[in-house]
This record gives sequence, structure tokens and C-alpha cells, in this order.
Amino acid sequence: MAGNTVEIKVPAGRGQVRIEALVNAQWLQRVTIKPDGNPYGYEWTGAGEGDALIGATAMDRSQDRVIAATLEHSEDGGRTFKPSTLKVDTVQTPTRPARTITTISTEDGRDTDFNDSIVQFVY
Ligand SMILES: [Ca+2]
Repeated sequence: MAGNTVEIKVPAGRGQVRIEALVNAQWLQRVTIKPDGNPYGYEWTGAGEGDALIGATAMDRSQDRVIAATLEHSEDGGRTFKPSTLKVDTVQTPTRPARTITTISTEDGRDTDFNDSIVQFVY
């Protein structure tokens, strides 16, 4: 698996897993989401500021899921994409039942603000 792909393991359980992708970047960002080894999934692209939403979906939790997320950016208007540098962070909320929020954040350049793309999984 390339270093710009993360697999998020979501156990079967209540409700849904919700996924949203936000951007804070001038360069085009691309987020590819592939659930459960499926070669087809979601591909979201966009640029913008202020946590601009480029894609969102939800999946039921009737079964254990492994959701692969690949994060890239383009410096040439979408002709070619390069792997972004990722950070992954998971927190549990104090609610009962607890929910899990996993955040993937990316850096596409040198300012190391790690907010160029932000993909959150909430379940
Ligand atoms: Ca940046």
C-alpha cells in the first residue's frame, strides 16, 4: 500500500460511518474512497479555502468494513496527481456510546499546516 493510502477499519455496529472531505488548498486535491476492497468507490476532487466540502457519503455498519482512502494533489490543474503526505489521528468521544472520529490530514507543500485535505470518518 502506498504511503498516501490509509485503511480505516470500522467494526459492525450501530448507525452509519459518515465520511466527509474538506480542503484548504489552492492546488487541486483528490480523495479516493474504496470500501471493502471494491475497485470502485468515490473520487472527490476540488480546491478551495475555509474547509470547503468536496465530498461526503455514509455507509451502514451492518458488517465490518475496511475503507481505503487515498489522498493526492495536483500541481498542474489535474493533469497529474502526486501523493500527499498524511497524518492520521483517532479520538474517542466521551459520549455513551462513544463514537470514534478518525481524521486524515494532508500536506501538499512546504507550509506544513496539514490541512490541504482533511478527511474525517465518524462512527
Ligand atoms: Ca499546506
